Amino acid sequence: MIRKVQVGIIGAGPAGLLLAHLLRRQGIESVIIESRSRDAIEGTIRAGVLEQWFVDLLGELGLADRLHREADVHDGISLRFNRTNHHIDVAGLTGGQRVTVYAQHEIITDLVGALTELQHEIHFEVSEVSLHDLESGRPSVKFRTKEGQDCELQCDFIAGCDGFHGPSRTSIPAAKLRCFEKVYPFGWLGILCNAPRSCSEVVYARHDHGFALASTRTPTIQRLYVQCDPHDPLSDWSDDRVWSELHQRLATDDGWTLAEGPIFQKNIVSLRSFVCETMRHGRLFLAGDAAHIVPPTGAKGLNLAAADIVVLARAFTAYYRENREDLIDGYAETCLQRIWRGERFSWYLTTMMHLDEGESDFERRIHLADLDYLMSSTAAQHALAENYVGLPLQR
Ligand code: RFL
Ligand code: PHB
Repeated sequence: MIRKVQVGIIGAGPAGLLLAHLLRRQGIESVIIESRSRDAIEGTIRAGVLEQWFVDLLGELGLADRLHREADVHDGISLRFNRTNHHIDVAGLTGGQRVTVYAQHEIITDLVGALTELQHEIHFEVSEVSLHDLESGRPSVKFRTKEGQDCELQCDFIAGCDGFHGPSRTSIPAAKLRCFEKVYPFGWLGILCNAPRSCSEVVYARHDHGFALASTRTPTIQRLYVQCDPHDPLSDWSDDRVWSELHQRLATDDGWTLAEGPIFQKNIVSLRSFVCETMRHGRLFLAGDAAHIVPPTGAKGLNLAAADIVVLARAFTAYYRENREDLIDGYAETCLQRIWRGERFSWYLTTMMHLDEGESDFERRIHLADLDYLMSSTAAQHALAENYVGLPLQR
């Protein structure tokens, strides 16, 4: 089957789904193809923290009703080290911007639900995805449907929103790719557990055993992480060991306690920073994790993905409405400025808060000096808060 469409979107992650919504609002037609099932994308546990502008955008699109009912909204974050909790008053430092904690899979559920209601064309569980004629005026995506039918989407443009491991970036000739990467020698072991909240805001802790993070999902479900070796088998991390490390790394001398509860999900992720500056190849545009990865410490990945999409949707709109190509031509440059700022912030917070066995004593002292400066300087806290809630995005 051959189908003509203005924009072919590969990937129903936050980037692809948001793009479909923004294009619909402008009357631009799109089709999404996704390799996983709807249940799988709605059940994958990932990010939690949303920047203020993104929450506002979802509200404007009429997609934030459940978010406003269920999300946790915090005025600040906590940094812990030397058994002391330091509150960073994010709202106070940024003129009232807040930290919204709402799980990524809930956003996916909301965005997919709304598209389904609008009878938007989404093909789940596709396979054999390949991209063709990217440098021509009629690029196409071939794929096989769940039912085994071979299809071809003939597009004006292809949006590669298929994450770090998807086929879009690898369809660009290697000689044209300009990529930058740093792989960290540590990972995060994340758990979800049934327990009451122990913290009223997200807590980032630096400890001699390594980093720990306490976040929340609902009043009865908590999300916690400990730094681990990314190659550790999960079986090395019994529930007892996870709790023991969390207690030690998050401990303070002010009487605070960590509530425990049954762990119902456990996984290990590795940490990397990655930027593919080649975000456009002919009529293929990369967005989100397909083009860049940050370690989760700064909570920037999903937000950077959404920011790319705002720029891309604006560029496609200018093309269809005003026959302008300047925004399309400027897509990568516009996005990369924000991306590199997000990369810098995520790297800074990651290296400052984690224990890196391979680091020199000098570097370790520098990170401690960074933390000390942050605790004692309103200017430094201001910079952290401004980055955390998200740098201004022209919409
Ligand atoms: P996604 O979410 O990876 O979606 C890509 C989609 O493409 C599909 N796909 C294909 N579809 C069709 N054909 C193919 N051949 C395909 N190959 C792949 C995939 O199945 C998938 O559905 O990319 P997107 O949309 O760019 O979104 C990026 C975000 O998911 C990611 O940056 C965040 O999760 C990162 N992140 C965080 N970001 C934040 O902004 N705030 C946070 O608090 C935050 N915490 C986190 C995080 C990531 C984490 N992990 C898993 C490293 C916490 C963690 C633990
Ligand atoms: C989360 O709630 O999963 C979370 C919070 C803050 C981060 C990363 C993840 O920096």
